[in-house]
Amino acid sequence: MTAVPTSDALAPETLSPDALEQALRAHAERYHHQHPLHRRMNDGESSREEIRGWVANRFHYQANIPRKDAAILSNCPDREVRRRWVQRIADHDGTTDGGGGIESWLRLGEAVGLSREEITDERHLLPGVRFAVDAYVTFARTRPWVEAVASSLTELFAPNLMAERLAAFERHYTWIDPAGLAYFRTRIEQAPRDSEHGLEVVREHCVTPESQAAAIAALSFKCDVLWSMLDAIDQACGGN
Ligand code: AHQ
Repeated sequence: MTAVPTSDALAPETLSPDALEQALRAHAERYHHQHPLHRRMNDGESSREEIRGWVANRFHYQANIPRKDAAILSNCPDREVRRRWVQRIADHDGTTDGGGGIESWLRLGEAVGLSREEITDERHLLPGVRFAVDAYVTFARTRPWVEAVASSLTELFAPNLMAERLAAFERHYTWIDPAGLAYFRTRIEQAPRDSEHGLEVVREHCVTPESQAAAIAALSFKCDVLWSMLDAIDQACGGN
């Protein structure tokens, strides 16, 4: 007589916080450090044109991060979470003229030979990058705030990539003024702080099978956002 599965047998299990974190960290395999464009860049094989195209297009992502974070703040009812999350906006927008990550990214642009004007007027922005970034901002505006927090956890994997990138730029791309790399140096410090907070939030709030599955899906979505940005830049600038 075969046992008839009870509804419990069919009900998905709730993962422990550690098992949930393990499932989230497994997305390292799909992180964009594996993308051919980043592999080529970190191996010192990117052309000047490709690096300029990457910097100009990544500006759209950087400039939209504060809007994405403001969307999370506007949806988040938890004062303690907001008090920590709001730092991300100052990190990118700065707190005075000439400060912040977006300003540093503009200086990176100048260091690779782009004018501030051609970066900010987005004349080089590719459709695939625009759509991926805008999908990320829309996700943060329209999905439950904890899912948007989970989507930011690609930053769990960012510090290693940033350190590798920084070393590659300093070693292989000596035509770029090292002062222009300040963004990556700062980010190597900020990313672990941010991902630690994001992970804390997801471990604390995702305590049902549904919310845990949604958090994992949110991180998978964000891996696709980052990957498709590079696909567009690789297709337009790769091998130039
Ligand atoms: O420079 C990056 C940055 O400010 C952020 C914010 C964070 C988020 O909220 O999604 N993600 C992120 C990332 C930045 N740089 C990327 C890179 O490869 O330089 C990595 C990216 C991320 O891992 O999501």
